[in-house]
Amino acid sequence: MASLAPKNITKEKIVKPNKYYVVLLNDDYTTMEFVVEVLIKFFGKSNDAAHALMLKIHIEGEAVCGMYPFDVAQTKVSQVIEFARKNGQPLMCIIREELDS
Ligand code: TYC
Repeated sequence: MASLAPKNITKEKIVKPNKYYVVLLNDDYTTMEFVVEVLIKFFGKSNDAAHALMLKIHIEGEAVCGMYPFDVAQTKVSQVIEFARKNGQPLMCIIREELDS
């Protein structure tokens, strides 16, 4: 029996690059100076951008600091948390999956 499937149709699979947000959370104890240092050291922000982003987190409770493939995002989170604990700061950093687009 002849197949009903259309012939000569190239199957194209659109693979979305998986991107994950790295989000810093506000708390009452981590110093503002330390958060600015983290944003410069791990997220490549300028001093001014880091200061503005730190204030956004302080006021709004959280902010996206970068967007990366999953393994890079995981490494950033581990590095930030390890650096914070070594410096006696309770700063928290999480991964969030990109849901839009
Ligand atoms: N809320 C902190 C304070 O007043 C500052 C802070 C900002 C802490 C951003 C965490 O991700 C953070 N010292």
